[in-house]
This record gives sequence, C-alpha cells and structure tokens, in this order.
Amino acid sequence: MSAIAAEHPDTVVNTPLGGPGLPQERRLVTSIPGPRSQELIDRKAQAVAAGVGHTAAVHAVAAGGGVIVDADGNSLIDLGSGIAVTTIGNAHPKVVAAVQEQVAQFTHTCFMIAPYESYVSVAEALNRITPGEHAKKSALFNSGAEAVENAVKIARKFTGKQAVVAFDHGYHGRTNLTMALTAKSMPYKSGFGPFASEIYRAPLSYPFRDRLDGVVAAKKAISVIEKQVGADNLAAVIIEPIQGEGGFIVPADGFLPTIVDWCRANDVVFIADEIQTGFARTGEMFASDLFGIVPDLITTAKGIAGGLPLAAVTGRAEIMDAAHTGGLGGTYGGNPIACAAALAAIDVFENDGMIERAREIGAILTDRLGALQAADPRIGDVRGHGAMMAAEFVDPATGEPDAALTAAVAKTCIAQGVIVLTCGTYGNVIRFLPPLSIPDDLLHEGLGVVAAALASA
Ligand code: PLZ
Repeated sequence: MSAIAAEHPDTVVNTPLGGPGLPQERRLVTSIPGPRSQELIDRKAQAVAAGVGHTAAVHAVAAGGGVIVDADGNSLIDLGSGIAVTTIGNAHPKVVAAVQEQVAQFTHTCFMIAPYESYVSVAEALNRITPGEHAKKSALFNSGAEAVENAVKIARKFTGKQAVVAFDHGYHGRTNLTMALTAKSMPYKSGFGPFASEIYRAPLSYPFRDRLDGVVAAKKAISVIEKQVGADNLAAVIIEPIQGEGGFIVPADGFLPTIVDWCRANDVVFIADEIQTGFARTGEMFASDLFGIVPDLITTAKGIAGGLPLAAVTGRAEIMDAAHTGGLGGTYGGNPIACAAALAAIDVFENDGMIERAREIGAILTDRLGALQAADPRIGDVRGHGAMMAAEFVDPATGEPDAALTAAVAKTCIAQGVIVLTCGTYGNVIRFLPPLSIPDDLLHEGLGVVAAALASA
C-alpha cells in the first residue's frame, strides 16, 4: 500500500485493475490549485517554456484506478487517462513489475546495435492483434507523431509515389510532417510553418454537421482526391477511424469502407491512425474493427505500454519490408523498458477483460450523457464508442458551436475535482476517456459533477 493509501485505509478499494491501492474517491481538502500545486505551477512558469500548457493546475504525486492525487492531498477523478494513455489504469501492477524487472536487467542497448527479445515479442503481438489475417510486420518508435512519420515514409517507399491525403478535423502530431497532416491551426500549427509539401486534405464524414450518408460523404472525398491530387501521385491516405483531437467524430456507416475500397483499387496505402482509438478503448481492440475495415498500415502509441513512451507501425509485410535495411530506426525506438511495459499491457488488454470493461463504461457514458442531452438542448450531439465518448456543445437557437460554454463547464469540473478534457476543431466538445480501471461509482460521481457544472453554466 502506498503512503497516501495508508493515510486513508478505510477508503482503499482494490480496484479490479490495480493501481497503487489509492482510495477511490473524490476528495477536495483545498481549493484547486492548493498551495503546493500553486508553488509548482509558479516554478513551471519560470522554468518551462510557455508553449507547454496544462489542463489542470495540479501537482500530481500519485495516480491509479480512477484517481489522480495531488501534493495538497486532493484526489481528483480522472476522466482523461492522460489523453487516452493509461487505459489499463495508472501504475498497473503488471506494468510496474515488468518495468522493475527490466530496468534492473538493462536499460538500453539500442535495438539497431544489439537486438533483444522484448522488441521482437512486441512486434509479434502487434502483428497478431491488429486487424486482418494477412502476414504483417512491425517497427517500433517513441511517440505517435514518429509512428505517423514512419508510416508515411514506408508508404512512399512502397508505392514510389509522394502525395498524402489527410482529412478535415484530423490530428496526427506536432512534428513538421505531422503538423502538415493535422488540420487545426491553433494551437498546433500557427506560426510554425512552412509545412511539409505534398500533403492534401479531403472532407470528412461528420454526421452531426453534414447530415450525409457515409457512402455519399466518401464519394465527395474521393472526388476531391481524384481532382486535386490524382491516384497516380498518391502514396497514402491517413485517417483516424474516429477523429480524436478533432472532436471524437464518428464517421457515418459506409464512409471508411468506401475509402478503403478506393485505396485498394488505386494502389494507395490506407493508413489507420489508431494512436488514440487503439487498444480496447472503443470496445474493440482497434476501432477499425468497429467499421469492419482492414488497414494496410496502422499506427499505434498511447495505450500500448500503460504509460511508457512507445509507438508502432504495423502492416502488410510486403509494404513494411519496402524500406531498405537501415532505412528505419532511431536511437530509442522500442526501448527495452517500454517494450517490457507493452508486453505486460498487451497481456492485460487481451486477458483481463478490457474490451468488455470498455463496453460497460460505454454503456454508462451513453446512458448518462444521453439523459443530459435529452434534458439540455445545449448538448447538440453525444457520440463515440466504449470508453471514448464525447458531448458536443452548441447554441440551441443556431446550432453554432459553443466553445465558451464548453470551456466554462470543463473549468468548473476541474475546480470540483474532476479532470475532463476538451477537444474539437471548434473547441466545443468535452471528451470522456476514463481509465478502464475506474470503479463504476466513481465514474457516476464524475458524471454527476459534469451535469452540475453544465446546470450552473
Ligand atoms: N495521432 C490520432 O491522438 C496524440 C496530442 C495532445 P504523440 N494526441 C494527443 C497534444 O496536444 O499534443 C496523437 C493522436 C493521433 C497522433 C498523435 C500524436 O501522438 O505521441 O503525441 O506524438
């Protein structure tokens, strides 16, 4: 039991998925931020570049189950999982044990210098659990953006073509190429250009706003691609099966399969960016499974290693093998500690009921958010799958996005000890990405705080 847990022995709940035995409760002993948190926020302002923001002004000292505990002793309900990373729960005991064992063995050799087994085992696991029965290979990297960069490199090398199409509302990272792929200027791109060339953007299916049938929306996108790029020039199409940062936009049925079929018919590599949607989050191991599509390449990161930095590109063996030996790599890619964590996390995803748990959480979120929407016309749309759900806030009279209301609700939630994240091209979406280790009663309590925040806004 941790020191914090020991101070509150009567409230410790053994959450089904571990965590460091923290009391599973919302507990506010100071206002947010408390004095110790404020001290850290002040030091941050002095020492850390202003460009690196934060959502909650807290000084985190422990996390697990469904809570984050701060230095003042406040316990906040976590409905964000550090942006969909700690899906199996923070400091999951299996991850902790695997990391501790590996870190004492060796911390780094560089896989390109002296290979080790865990990297190969992670590749084997990814090849097995990603969509499709075809022969697959994988390569490991450090961050989501790096995985996306490499997927594009591989697709270009395989096809001998250069152009890449991304979609409205898409988010793929903050490096130069991935900024070019990302749709939204503020805060991701503004002032950071020039951006990589040969990147084009197609319209997305956004049922709440375009009211289009999925196949019709796909044909619109394909027409833009054919007219503005041309299949002869196009190496790859990259898309998040459910847009994450862009607003948890679930495309209408038929949209993704129609795009995939067009790619297949035109020698274009279809890349699914499952960095946010992957690993049981949506109630399937990968969101591609929700839509019945099989990507040529799939990028993963976030949930893959229970909080340690790791990312991957997985896909058709003949595409993955297109890059010459030595053409892919990086000093830290597939670090042994991150790989040990990933093997433990993947074991949890496959064997500890994570998909079922994501569906249970999805049912609770659908229920509670649906009831809120029925009672409040400022919620224009509730959407998502599993433990990846969102509410889109609008002006009821016009249907226009209401970013101010969204920010106000999120701010109140955090002040009340519930960490929620916003997203959306128009900044008018609150997304719910709880760790799957959150107990039901804590999730309900968190959603009650959201409802009260909305009522008072
Ligand atoms: N692709 C679909 O969601 C990361 C970014 C938060 P990195 N999303 C959270 C922020 O403001 O920086 C993401 C994603 C999808 C790629 C990425 C990039 O992953 O690990 O942040 O590089």
